[in-house]
Amino acid sequence: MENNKFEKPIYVTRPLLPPISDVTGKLEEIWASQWLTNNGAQHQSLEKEIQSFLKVPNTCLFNNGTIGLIVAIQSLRLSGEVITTPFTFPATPHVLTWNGITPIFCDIDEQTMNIDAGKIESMITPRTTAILAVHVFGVPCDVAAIETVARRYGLKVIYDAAHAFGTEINGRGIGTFGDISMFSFHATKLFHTVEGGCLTFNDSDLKQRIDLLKNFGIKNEDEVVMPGINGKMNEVQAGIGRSVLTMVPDEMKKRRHLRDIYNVMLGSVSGIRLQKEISGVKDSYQYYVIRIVADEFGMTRDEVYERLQPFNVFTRKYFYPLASDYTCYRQIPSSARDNLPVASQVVQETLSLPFYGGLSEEDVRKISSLIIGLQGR
Ligand code: T4K
Repeated sequence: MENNKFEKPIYVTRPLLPPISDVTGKLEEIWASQWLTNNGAQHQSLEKEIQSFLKVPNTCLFNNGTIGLIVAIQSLRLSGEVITTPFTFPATPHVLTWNGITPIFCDIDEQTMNIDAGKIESMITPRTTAILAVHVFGVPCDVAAIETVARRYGLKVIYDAAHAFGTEINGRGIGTFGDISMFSFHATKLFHTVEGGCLTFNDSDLKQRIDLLKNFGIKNEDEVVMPGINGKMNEVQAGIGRSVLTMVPDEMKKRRHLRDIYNVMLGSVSGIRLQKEISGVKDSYQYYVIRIVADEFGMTRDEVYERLQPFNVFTRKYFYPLASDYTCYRQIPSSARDNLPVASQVVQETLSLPFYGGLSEEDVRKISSLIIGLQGR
């Protein structure tokens, strides 16, 4: 096994990089225009291109996904408490806190690892104004059940779709569910603009308000109509994004192939659970996540994570720790472990394996063999 060390570190992902000539071409266009930010030509084109790729009626680009979420919450005028998942990246609960809202943590579904829609109702109080659900690892939430409970109680629904670029349910873009969805365009995402993100929504009336909120609330040279923030994506980000977007379909194909290899290699290993494919769902191919059941595998997830590092394989324990365990959220009553039994178990078991088109078939076979070789050691 010791001879299997990779020459160079293998990370959980690598950014999709267009040929440098493509990027310099975009830079030349931007230089010639002398227009670097504030809704320039690249921004306008990318907004339309994203709209069409995601099959959504309205899109608004941002300098990063987190600011996008902060603005989404402002645009819907949310307050009080918002029900969310503890199994996510820190940005999800933090955007609530930045809006003066208390995150209320609801347990997750064992299969999808998304918020358990069946448990949301029991978390609703008179202060609840919305549900902030995450399509974690690009797997869609139970959008129908969430819509039902939201309608019954008059709650807004925001989806953190940071991982779900390209996810579809029966041909429908994931960004068309709920009131607003946020996609992250961070460098580590399938599609990226170095840093960046976007909001998508069905209600066209929201477009003007969101555009104002991301530009300081400036309506025109004479009027500032609300306390907005600076959430604008600049022309260099948008130009690079336009080049990256043309590569996404091919990258998805490569990832699909690599995922199939992982599935074949790891699918029947005792103690390793794969993510189940859901019928009618088109994947975003953002992450490849396995669960390691320590009792069956003979080793904990943490041990696997550590034992792979000497072989230059750097997996990630996304999304450990649970948000409900952060020191800033521990005191919230819903953070108690007995309220979150499934999340508390799942967070000990998930491991994101290296997954990006730049890996070869041989790399994926080698990583899989290394994991299998650890069993029982
Ligand atoms: N909601 C959810 C559910 C999210 O997952 C995220 C972001 C957000 C909201 C917020 O969206 P943004 O505001 O970020 O748009 C990374 C990303 O920074 C973060 O965007 C992402 N989620 C999260 C899941 O992953 P880290 O702390 O894991 O990043 P880092 O720097 O450790 O990178 C991971 C690996 O990627 C590295 O080991 C090597 C590789 N890498 C990374 C970078 C930045 C490269 O090869 N090149 C690079 O340039 O958070």
